[in-house]
Amino acid sequence: MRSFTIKDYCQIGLSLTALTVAALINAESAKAATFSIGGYTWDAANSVTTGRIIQGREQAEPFITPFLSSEPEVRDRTIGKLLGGSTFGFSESFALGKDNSTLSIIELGWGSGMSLTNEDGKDLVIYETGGFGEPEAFAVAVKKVGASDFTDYLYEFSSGFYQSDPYTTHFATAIDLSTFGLNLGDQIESIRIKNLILSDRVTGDGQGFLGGGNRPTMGPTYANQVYELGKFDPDITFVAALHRPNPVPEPAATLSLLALGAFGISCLGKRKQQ
Ligand SMILES: [Ca+2]
Ligand SMILES: [Ca+2]
Repeated sequence: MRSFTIKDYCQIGLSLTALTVAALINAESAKAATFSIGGYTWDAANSVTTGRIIQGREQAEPFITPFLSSEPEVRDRTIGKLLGGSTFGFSESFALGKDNSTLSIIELGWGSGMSLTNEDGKDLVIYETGGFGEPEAFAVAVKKVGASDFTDYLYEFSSGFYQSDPYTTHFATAIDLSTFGLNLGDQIESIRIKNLILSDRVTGDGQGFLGGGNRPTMGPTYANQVYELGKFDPDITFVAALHRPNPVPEPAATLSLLALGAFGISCLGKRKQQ
């Protein structure tokens, strides 16, 4: 058996470079389904993939909604689908709460070991479905990777909407993880969404963390009206990250491949010099 020469190692490095590049190209092609909905652009591959009901299973339920129903990459990841909905060929929303005072809580994520990093600006967008001009009230909490508990719940105004048909509006609420006190580069592993109830109050002027002294309002787009009775059962439809979720920690295997790839490229440089 002959021993490996520098040339052999270069060949291996170059082959692995090719493999690494192929893997990166594959990862890019998996990111092809991009949508601009209600003022936010995201890739369907970055939407949440897992969901479970934490509280209020009795009244919470999936139902059909027209949110991008013809797009399987979106349809199969709508929140109703993640929480048990099985109506073939349709997107499904998930109704939380019921009667202004009953609470439902759901938990969503990107699968075991996956996390979303707090980058500059907004990090994720949540779509809630209803009639034109009629958003409903919900709040969001996040769990930082390695933390033992979730943050406090935050209520924010919706900031855009998308009309699927004349009867169906999807309200977009975009969240910046920095609002929860996270630093840039911090990562979250899951989020929780719950309906507001009539007695909830917020820390800010119409929006903020729950537990304050002010009534939540619908925000300036809706003349800062408070939510009417019957608007405390939001219909959560889709949750997309605005950048790509990552494994945590970065798998050692990928790093080794990249290192070998770099070695292969340095061999290329050496060959050219010869
Ligand atoms: Ca609604
Ligand atoms: Ca951010």
